[in-house]
Amino acid sequence: MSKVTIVGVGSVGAACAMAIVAQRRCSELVLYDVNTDLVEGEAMDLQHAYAFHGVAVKAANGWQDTSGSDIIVITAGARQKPGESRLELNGRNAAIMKSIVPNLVMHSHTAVIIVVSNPCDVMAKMVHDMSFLPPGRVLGSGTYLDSSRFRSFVAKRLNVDPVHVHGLIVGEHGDSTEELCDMHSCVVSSAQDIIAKRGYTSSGIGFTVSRLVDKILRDSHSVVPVSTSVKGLFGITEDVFLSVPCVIGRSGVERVLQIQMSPEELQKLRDSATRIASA
Ligand code: 6V0
Repeated sequence: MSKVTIVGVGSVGAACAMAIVAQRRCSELVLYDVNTDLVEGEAMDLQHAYAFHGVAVKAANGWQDTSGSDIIVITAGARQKPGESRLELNGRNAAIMKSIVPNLVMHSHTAVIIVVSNPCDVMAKMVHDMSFLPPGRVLGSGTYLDSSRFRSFVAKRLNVDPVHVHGLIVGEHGDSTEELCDMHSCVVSSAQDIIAKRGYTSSGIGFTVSRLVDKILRDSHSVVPVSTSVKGLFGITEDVFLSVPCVIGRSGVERVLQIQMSPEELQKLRDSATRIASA
C-alpha cells in the first residue's frame, strides 16, 4: 500500500497523475488544488478508469485528506510565459510554497517531497528549509528531465535506442545547465521551444516524476540527477540546491556521488551555484 499526493493539478500535476496512474506506481493517489472544480474533475476523470488501472484516485477536500502520504509531489504555481525564464517565477511561487508546506508536513511528516514548481532548485531548497525535514527528504526533479531530453537527442542523432544512451545533465534546471556536448543548447531551449508551440510543457515532466516515484517507493538505490543540497560538494560554497548524481531510495536522497568532472565542468557547476544563490 502506498499513497502519493500531488499538490497543484494544472497541466503538470495532471500529467504527473496520468503517468503515475497509467504506470500503477501507487495504490492511492490524492490530488489537491485551490481550484476545487478542477481537482474534482481531474480525480473523477481518472477514477472512472479505475477498472483499468487499479489506483484509487481522490480529490482532497482539505489538507487532512493528504495525511500519511509516502510521497508528495508539488507542482502548484505559476508557469513560464513564452520568453520568461524560470527564475522570474521565484517571487510568485515562493508565496505559494509558504502557504502549502507547513500544512503538508503537519499531515505527512515521514513523506519524501518532490518539488517540480519552478525555479525548481530554488523552490526545493525553500521547501526543505520550511519543512524542517531531514536532509534528503526534499528533492527537486531538477535535471532528471533535462537528462532524459539529452538522451533522446543523442539517440535520435545516432539512431540508437535511448535506453542505451547514458549521460547526465547536472547543475541548474534552467538556463545555466551544464554543457556536456554540442546538444547542450537543444536541451536548455527545449522547454521554451515547447512553450512557444503549445503554451506549456507537461508530458515529459509527468513521466519523469512517475519514474522518480517508482524509484523512491521501491527503495531502488538508483543513481539519478536530482536537485539536492550541494554546499561543500564539488567546491561549492553557496547554500543552494542543484542537480548532481544522487542515490535515491525510500528516504529520498541517500547520498551524492562525487563523480569526476573536468575543471571546466566544475567551474560551470560552481557558476550555476553562484547564479542560483543570487536568485
Ligand atoms: P498551471 O497549469 O497554471 O497549474 C498550476 C496549478 O497550481 C493550478 O491548477 C493552480 O490552481 C494551482 N495552485 C496555485 N496555487 C496553489 C496553492 N496554493 N495550492 C494548491 N494549488 C495551487 O501550471 P503548470 O502545471 O503548467 O506548471 C506548474 C509549475 O510547474 C510551474 O511552476 C512550472 O514552471 C513548473 N514546471 C516545472 C517543470 C520541471 O521540470 N521542474 C516542468 C514543467 C513545468
